[in-house]
Amino acid sequence: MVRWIGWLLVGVLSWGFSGQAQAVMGLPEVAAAAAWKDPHALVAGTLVVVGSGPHRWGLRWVPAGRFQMGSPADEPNRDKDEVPHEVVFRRGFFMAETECTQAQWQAILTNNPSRGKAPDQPVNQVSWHDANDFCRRLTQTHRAQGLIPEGWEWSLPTEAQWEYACRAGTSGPFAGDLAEMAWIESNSEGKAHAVKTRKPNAWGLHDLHGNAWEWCRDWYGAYPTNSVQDPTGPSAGTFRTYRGGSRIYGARRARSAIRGAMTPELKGDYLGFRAVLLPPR
Ligand SMILES: [Ca+2]
Repeated sequence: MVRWIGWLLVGVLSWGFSGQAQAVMGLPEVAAAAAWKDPHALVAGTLVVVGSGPHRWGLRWVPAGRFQMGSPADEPNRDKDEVPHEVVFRRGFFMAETECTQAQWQAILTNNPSRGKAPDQPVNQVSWHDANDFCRRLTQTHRAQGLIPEGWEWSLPTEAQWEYACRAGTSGPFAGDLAEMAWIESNSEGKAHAVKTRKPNAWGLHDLHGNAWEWCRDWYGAYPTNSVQDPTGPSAGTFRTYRGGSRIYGARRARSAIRGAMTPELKGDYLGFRAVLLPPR
């Protein structure tokens, strides 16, 4: 499970890329105030925008529901730890439509730890602890600015939340045409790319496959084999999880079900995160 540590320690610089954001057709947008009042009435993929400029966060609603987590035994190139099991979400949540960008990070914490400075690219060189601290600070800042109500909270997604949102109703290895959706080894030229420059999934979420790997909240551990509700992973462990592949690896490691795990202190040029905004319980 530590087989991917090596690449994280290798530096790759990227300069000068600028892409065009691709619009998401057919998904509604609602005002934040309306969304906070009755989020669970929103349809999947509804866009809510919080803040503006470097403080802008585009969020997509991920509704309550159920899905098959992990991969079926006949999925090509699967790993054994992707044990299929049903996951039930009793409550929906918002997920940021992009990886956390360097601009979003810098707007909250003022520094930018990334290798390869570019405001519209994923922040990198952040440990699991750094990513959690960022989410905590983002919650404090947005509450103080009146951008989110009391009780709402930014967080790293659980592995289950991440995979459910990534799949957006799909059950195959990828949530669509990978070549159109992802910056991976075959098309990235080894460079980091601006977020939101590949096609999104059915719920309007970009770059879950590829570009930067994304920290998740859970400790790494074996999946259950039975149906579970709102899973949060093991109660303790050694490694934290991360998901989605990156620009320097191929399609196999960008699959919806593939799992990564490493010590929470490690940082890498290809590893960032994506935040979720959780409604009050
Ligand atoms: Ca990603």
